[in-house]
Amino acid sequence: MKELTQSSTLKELYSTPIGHDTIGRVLLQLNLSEKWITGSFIGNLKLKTLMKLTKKSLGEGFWNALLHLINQEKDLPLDRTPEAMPKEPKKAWWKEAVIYQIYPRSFADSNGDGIGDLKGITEKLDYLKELGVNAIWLSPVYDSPNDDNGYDIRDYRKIMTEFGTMEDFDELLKKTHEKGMRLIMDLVVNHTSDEHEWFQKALQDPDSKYRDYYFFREDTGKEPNNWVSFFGGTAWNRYPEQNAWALHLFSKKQMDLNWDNPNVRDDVIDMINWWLDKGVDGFRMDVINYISKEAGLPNGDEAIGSMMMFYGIEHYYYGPHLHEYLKEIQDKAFRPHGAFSVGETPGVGREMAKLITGEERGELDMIFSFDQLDMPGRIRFDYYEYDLNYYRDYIIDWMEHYGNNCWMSLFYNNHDNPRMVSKVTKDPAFNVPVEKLLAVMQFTLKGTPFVYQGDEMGLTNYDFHSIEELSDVESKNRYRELLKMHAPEEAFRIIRTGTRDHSRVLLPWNESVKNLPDHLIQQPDESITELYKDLIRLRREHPALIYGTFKVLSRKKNRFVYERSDGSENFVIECNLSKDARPALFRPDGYEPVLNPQGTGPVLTPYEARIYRKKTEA
Ligand code: TEU
Ligand code: CA
Repeated sequence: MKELTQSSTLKELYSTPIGHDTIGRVLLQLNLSEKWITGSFIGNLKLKTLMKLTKKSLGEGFWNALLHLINQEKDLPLDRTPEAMPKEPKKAWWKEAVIYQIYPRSFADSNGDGIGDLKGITEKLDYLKELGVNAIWLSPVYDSPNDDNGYDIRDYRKIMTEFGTMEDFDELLKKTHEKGMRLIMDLVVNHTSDEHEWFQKALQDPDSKYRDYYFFREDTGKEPNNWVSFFGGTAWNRYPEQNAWALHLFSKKQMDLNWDNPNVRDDVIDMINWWLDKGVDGFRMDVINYISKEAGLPNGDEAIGSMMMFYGIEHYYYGPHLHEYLKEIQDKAFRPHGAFSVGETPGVGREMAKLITGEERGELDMIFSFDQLDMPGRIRFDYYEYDLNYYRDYIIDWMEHYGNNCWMSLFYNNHDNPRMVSKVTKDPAFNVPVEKLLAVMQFTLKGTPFVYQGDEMGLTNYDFHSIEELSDVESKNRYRELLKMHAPEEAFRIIRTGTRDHSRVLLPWNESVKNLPDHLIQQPDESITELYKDLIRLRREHPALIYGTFKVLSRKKNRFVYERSDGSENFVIECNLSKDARPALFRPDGYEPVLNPQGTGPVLTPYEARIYRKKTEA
């Protein structure tokens, strides 16, 4: 790829993967359409002109950082035009699977101490089997001081005491396999706990080989750079006895590993192989796109920092050795074991994702991208009504451009987010229809559905009453920061909107849930669970819903009508994305309704979703 310079045009920048996704992100933030670049004179402006024009708003730093990132990525994704793509996606178990995420602490409590555990999960395997899921992704179960609920690992080869023992784990793995399901572990290797042996040794002895496992910098009176932590404040912790700082992109107890040190990579890869040898089937890889940091850890650009809310992010969200390190893990651990991989990659957009998940690249099978979780210009702590028209456009964009040698993950919820249903509607009367609509789309769009525990029970956000009811480190730190500018009620109101605790309350089927205040106990809705079972079965029995082509039939405002077809079968899904009843657009002549309890009359009820299948000639 030719080197871009300040004489390159905005269009040229936008035609590169990094340019596309980064500029796309800015457009999103500003709520502007892509046509602003592709369809107007602005696209033909040279970078140097743009730099002058945006001096006040973005500043030169932004464009220089972008140029640097673009020029660093020498690869281009394959030509993804339909003609250039394989006609059909390759088959794989994980494309056919429905994966269920378990957050162990709040899933199932087997001994009444109010904390979910491994035995609890084993006891629920039949439930999961009956639901129809094919694989479980376990959020971290490793030994941890729980500063960030297990995402701060003290010992990668030990089970967290509250969750049980290694024997309990082995039993869970064995039973999961016996029931024909797979087990995927969480791999948290961007950072370790500060209580991990490596960090402890590094602290105790500055000459130890472990010192260079982390980012230690000498104390010269202030933080080594301006990077901030995702959980608030500076990304540096000071160790006064040492006269040194160490880097943590997350909490003060989650120390970033230095992946440029080959010993770190060897040790991590050994650990991965240890689990794979045990028989686990793959990994969900925590913030895996953050592992490679720009050499010298330069200051973050202020304009980017203010826009993205995090100073320094351009120096590690798509770092210089990311692809190299991912390939190394694939070559030395995943491929030899036939292991599955899905990367958690905040900030990675469609084009960058192709360079990470393209089959020809040998990096990861799939990624989670997060831009569908909030509307343009919004963040998770904003109280607003999420418009499903945005989700439709987002998903169409990916489906039409990702290509047959990449594969999407489909999800609305996880342990880091409030429930999607509560973003879409603030009127409890619409909770059930919205949940059903989301489920229909999740199991009939093209990709692998990830169900988050409780989705299938119709769980919504909780009505938290006070900050004491929250336990998440992010919520607590953020609350403390908000108090500097807001009254306590207002600060709590903001936290309540976005807190990760919405998805971390103990599931209502537990006996020990009784110890929670009443407003933190929800009733599972069986009609939702039944629908999940039906949809999962439908998807499993009809390959057209898995590998079939995806075609948009209507994307008028508040409408989403699409077709899935594999030559032998043909499905049409019609969705009403709004809270008003609307006349049906699709004329189902020659089609029969599938799983449509609301009937197939001429009018769609609020948020109704219908599935039709083409009748086969008898
Ligand atoms: O999350 C990474 C991440 O960037 C976010 O989803 C994050 O939790 C949130 O945006 C904070 O602002 C992963 C894990 O899923 C999360 O639970 C961990 O806390 C985090 O990494 C650190 O390991
Ligand atoms: Ca327990």
